[in-house]
Amino acid sequence: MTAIKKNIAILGSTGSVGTQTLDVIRENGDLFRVFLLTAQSSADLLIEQSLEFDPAYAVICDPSKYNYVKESLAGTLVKVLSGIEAIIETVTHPEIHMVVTAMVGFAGLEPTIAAIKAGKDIALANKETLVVAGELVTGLAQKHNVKILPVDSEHSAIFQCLVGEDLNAIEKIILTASGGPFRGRTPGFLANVTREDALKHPNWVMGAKITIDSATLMNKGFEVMEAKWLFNVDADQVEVIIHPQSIIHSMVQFRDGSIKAQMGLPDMKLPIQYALSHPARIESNFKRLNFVNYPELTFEKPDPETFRNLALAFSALKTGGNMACIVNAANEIAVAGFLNDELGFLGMSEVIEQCMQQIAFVERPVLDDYLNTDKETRIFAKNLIKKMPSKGATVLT
Ligand code: MN3
Repeated sequence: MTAIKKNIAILGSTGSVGTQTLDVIRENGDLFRVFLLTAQSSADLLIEQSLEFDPAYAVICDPSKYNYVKESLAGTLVKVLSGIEAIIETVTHPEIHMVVTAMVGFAGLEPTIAAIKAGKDIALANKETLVVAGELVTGLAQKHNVKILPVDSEHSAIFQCLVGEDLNAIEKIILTASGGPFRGRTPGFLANVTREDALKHPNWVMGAKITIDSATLMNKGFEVMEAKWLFNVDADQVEVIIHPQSIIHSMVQFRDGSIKAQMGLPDMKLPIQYALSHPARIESNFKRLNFVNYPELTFEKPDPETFRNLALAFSALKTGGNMACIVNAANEIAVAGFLNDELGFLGMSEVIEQCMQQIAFVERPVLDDYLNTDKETRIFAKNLIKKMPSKGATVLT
């Protein structure tokens, strides 16, 4: 190990991945130093984290919380800033080695692009960045010779399976999915599920947005897109398979027919730690998998007719252009609407499909097109939701 600590910036430090990243850093203080922490609006947790980890900068996005955070950290050396512009600027600081992008949703795109342009390696937890603008982001990473290390457990698994392999030798990627809380259910059942039902994920503890995305399988659709961009494969080279035990985190099948899998108990800290320490593996005290406790590992086909978001994601990926950006924006608004009881579970797919049909298609988008598409789709989706019944919405009038 080198004597120089890796300086880490964590965008979205108060969320699920952010706090687990800090857990990993706390255990490996000899290797990593926290340089920048950012939060959307969780001021108290950001203050607590800043007092513990003593970063050079703490950015609170919500300007109404700025004075409170600043006053609370007045006796420290932490520089407190506010707003998305401050994040975009501080993320390029010359002392930062790696940026963990753990912000939720589309908001992660601009800071990630800024970090890549400044030559920072990216530990990518914000999958929306690749979903929305995969071509742009991976192109920039190549140009600036920046590594994108996946934090998403499936993509970390694939990445680990590919160590020492040639990307050209990939026949297909087998992306595993837990199936979420509604595995095996019918559309009739889904029409009446509540927010509380959808927030109960069987295997992973995550933020609210990604938990709903897991229940609708939108998350898996996004992960197919993420895999396409990270590993340079076509949509039809990615197979989604339901594996309820979440022990195999994903697999790669090579052109000789051999399949490699990466396994372990579901714990996000492992992929986070691997992204931070890559190419080294460092010791951990994470719980070990004992196969005897899992005598049955089972596999099923997903049902894209019940979980329409998965089919919509594949369709968007085949269409290309700004279509995935439309899906992402529509989904963010739909999920927020569902969490606010403004529409039913099936209504989320309805909103996404309507947006895919109605929002202007751009075949070769640049950054401004993505920003415009995102904005336009959100407005359209919000208006759509106002016209929808709050429960069991399947038909729009
Ligand atoms: Mn995942």
